[in-house]
Amino acid sequence: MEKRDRIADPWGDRTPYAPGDTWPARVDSYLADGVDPATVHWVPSASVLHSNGDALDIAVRDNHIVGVRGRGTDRVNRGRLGPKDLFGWQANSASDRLTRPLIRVDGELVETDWDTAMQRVVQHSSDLLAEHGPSAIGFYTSGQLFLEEYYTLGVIAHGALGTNHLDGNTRLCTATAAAALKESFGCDGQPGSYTDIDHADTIALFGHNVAETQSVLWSRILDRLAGDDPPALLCVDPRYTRVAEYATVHLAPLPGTNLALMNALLHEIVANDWMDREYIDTHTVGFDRLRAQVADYPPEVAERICDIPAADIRAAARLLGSARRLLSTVLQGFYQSHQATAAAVQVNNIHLLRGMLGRPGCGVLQMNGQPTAQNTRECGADGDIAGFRNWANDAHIADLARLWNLDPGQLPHGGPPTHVMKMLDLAEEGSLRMLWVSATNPAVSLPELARVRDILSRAGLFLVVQDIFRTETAELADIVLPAAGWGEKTGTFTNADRTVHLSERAVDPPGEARADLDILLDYARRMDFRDRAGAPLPAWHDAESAFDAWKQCSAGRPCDYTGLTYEKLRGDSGIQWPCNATAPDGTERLYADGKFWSDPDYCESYGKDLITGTPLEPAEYRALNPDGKAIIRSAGYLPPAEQPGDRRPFALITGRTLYHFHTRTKTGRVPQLQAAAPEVWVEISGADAERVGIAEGDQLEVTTARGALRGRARVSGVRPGVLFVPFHYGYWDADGQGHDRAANELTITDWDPVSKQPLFKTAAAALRRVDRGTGPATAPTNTASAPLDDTVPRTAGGAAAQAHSETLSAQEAGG
Ligand SMILES: Nc1nc2c(c(=O)[nH]1)N[C@H]1C(S)=C(S)[C@@H](COP(=O)(O)OP(=O)(O)OC[C@H]3O[C@@H](n4cnc5c(=O)[nH]c(N)nc54)[C@H](O)[C@@H]3O)O[C@H]1N2
Ligand SMILES: Nc1nc2c(c(=O)[nH]1)N[C@H]1C(S)=C(S)[C@@H](COP(=O)(O)OP(=O)(O)OC[C@H]3O[C@@H](n4cnc5c(=O)[nH]c(N)nc54)[C@H](O)[C@@H]3O)O[C@H]1N2
Ligand SMILES: [Mo]
Repeated sequence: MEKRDRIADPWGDRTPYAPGDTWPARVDSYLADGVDPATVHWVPSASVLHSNGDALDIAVRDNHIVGVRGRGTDRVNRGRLGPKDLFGWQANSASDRLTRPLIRVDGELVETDWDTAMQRVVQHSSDLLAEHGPSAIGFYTSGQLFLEEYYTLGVIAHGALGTNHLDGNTRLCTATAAAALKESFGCDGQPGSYTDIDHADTIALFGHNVAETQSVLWSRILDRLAGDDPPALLCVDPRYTRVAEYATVHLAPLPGTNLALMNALLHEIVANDWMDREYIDTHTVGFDRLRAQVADYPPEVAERICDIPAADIRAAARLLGSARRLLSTVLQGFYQSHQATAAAVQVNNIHLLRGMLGRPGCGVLQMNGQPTAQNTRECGADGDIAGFRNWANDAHIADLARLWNLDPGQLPHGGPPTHVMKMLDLAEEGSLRMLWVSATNPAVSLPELARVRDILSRAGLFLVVQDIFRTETAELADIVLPAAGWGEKTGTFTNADRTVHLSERAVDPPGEARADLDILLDYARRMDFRDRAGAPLPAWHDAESAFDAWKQCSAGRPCDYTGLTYEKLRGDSGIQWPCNATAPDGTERLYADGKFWSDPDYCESYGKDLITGTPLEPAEYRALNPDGKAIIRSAGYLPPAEQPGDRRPFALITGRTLYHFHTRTKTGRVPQLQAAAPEVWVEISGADAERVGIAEGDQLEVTTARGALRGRARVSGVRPGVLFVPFHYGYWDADGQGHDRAANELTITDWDPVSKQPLFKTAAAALRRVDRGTGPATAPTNTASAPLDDTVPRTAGGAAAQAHSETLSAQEAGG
């Protein structure tokens, strides 16, 4: 067993492998100081602080979580864990967990009992239903609960109550992933598999800092890079990430110009005939329009728009065009940027033009971010309809009504489910009068926070917040419900490559905290929701019975779970959906047979205009794609609405660092992780720093049309003209002090017309030095925020961050 400081060395030791080989197993583990492994028992789960879905087991002693260990036999991580997996579980036992419901009395939140709190919620719901109907009530949930919880919430909102106002924070996260998949393939569902990394000869990462955001997936790529016959790497990111450092070609476009770049890459692929004509003819519609569209984008045009040399664009296109096994991944650098869906769809188009789908090494991963974002989408808790059904298809709605035994008229489907930015508008206007927020912290994570705070604290909005901590959002609530967290409740979750894991309750929740599922079911019982036959709706009573109900809902749909059971998921590894009688062991890759879920009668969506977002009419779709092929959709570049200019000369982007998760409610309470990145910072390029006279560690003020924040300068490898601010730092801090430093004070109320995902990565900002620094910024040094000044002390975790690693033989790992 090796020991490593996994803060200093987040990816651990290399276990190189060659194309087509099985990724060697390496089991990482971390136990609290002084815990003897012989005294613990292990409870199966998976990682909850990103979408990779690393299988891990929870070490339990005396009803306390005391550590974690990766599972060597699992297909996703082969035992590896990242720093957030290794250390993040400690947040469960933070001393300031919510343990009792809170209720607002005379302006203050005070403790109360469950009966009083729930009675208040039920009274309010009933009054609103009677006076204003279901559209007065909205729900805003998460990508971090369990499948069973989302399905229950979906049935309550869309079915029992009949409101169309149900969305998830997946709107901020993977709405564009879902939209891009629907546009190209007629339906959500990740075509590729993580095992494509084992086979690919070229890996292209589009706006995806995988090294920090799926660190185990990056370990897999690093192991390929260290082995025989390594793949070529393309990185498209304005920052000098670790991915950029290893890239064969790194393109650093100006933020907001992705579509121009993609069109130029496609221009080259078409012009050089790096295409599979037979695949295009047999399996797709729309190629001629794309060819005409990209004809306007020779690399010189993109050079002017994106500010990257045409020669580099040509080099990147050649990598893509000469690949024989191409794996592409896409994430927030596209999804949260200008023309998000239009740009993400062009990545699908590269694969369609090249006929590279459904074969080992040939995959697209329109990535997810959160651990259960896939489930939010499948279960229809986010602006989708359960089972990837089509809200605009009456037969699909009738099918759901049959399943739930409700009158079809009860299910809202006069238009697409309301997205959260729209719900904010409705609350601002006053027609949305109750909002129930679960497992998300919008007072830090939504754009333009001054506006968000204003809306959430309006007297006319009854705000229910269900969380495990007293967050910035909870502070604005009328009722706060204390939830059980990961490790304290049972449920399933599905990662970005469709792998389903079971997470079992390992310990009791603190105090009176209750599983989200139990809270929702309690609400349904108190509201006395019933189906047409008078039976309770939902009819289930615990996680496993909810899972069984979901299986029926998924039957015959793309996300088919009918072949899965809790018992089966207790095996060595997670299993990929669809899993049913024809694919009892799950399905590694979709579309291997060139058949898509895009038949007009079956598809999840008829698609939208990529520029305006206007939904296509059913008849338009049927005319475009009568035989259910893949759809090649194209669009021209438009400049972003907000661009750098004289007053605000910088392009501002926001995002993540390796050591923190989102609004830090968990990672901010974990000593190893908090110490690695304790404070907000502002990244600026060496050239800009010199030009405007800023040095490492200077105190800066960044201002946009929305607001301002202060943070220390980190002079880094980010491209000139761009500032980067991590979005993790809200008002709350472990030091008990309040701070004005959230990136979303700066971001704009604007969204992609197709996916409605907010633009967290396109804004114009001004910069001013407030003070000379007295030392370097405390930003991490071994990530994209690496300083240009190499005298800055290196990020390290010391004795507290020593974790174990053990390399297993193929036999031990069942490989
Ligand atoms: N450590 C850590 N890991 C996480 C999370 C976390 O909070 N912390 N969160 C999880 C979640 S929910 C998500 S959604 C994922 C997100 O994972 P990522 O998408 O990898 O993370 P981000 O930092 O948001 O953005 C990725 C990159 O986009 C680049 N970018 C910004 N603007 C543009 C642009 O206009 N064009 C291009 N091409 N690139 C641009 C940024 O420079 C940044 O490096 O991470 C997941 N994993
Ligand atoms: N500027 C900027 N803003 C962004 C982004 C960006 O890149 N830049 N990224 C966006 C993206 S991709 C995302 S995913 C969002 C994330 O934004 P949020 O969803 O707001 O982030 P989290 O901090 O993960 O919030 C989850 C909340 O759920 C609570 N929680 C955890 N487990 C449970 C549970 O089991 N039950 C309950 N009831 N509560 C629980 C946590 O304490 C926390 O308060 O932020 C978005 N906002
Ligand atoms: Mo996300």
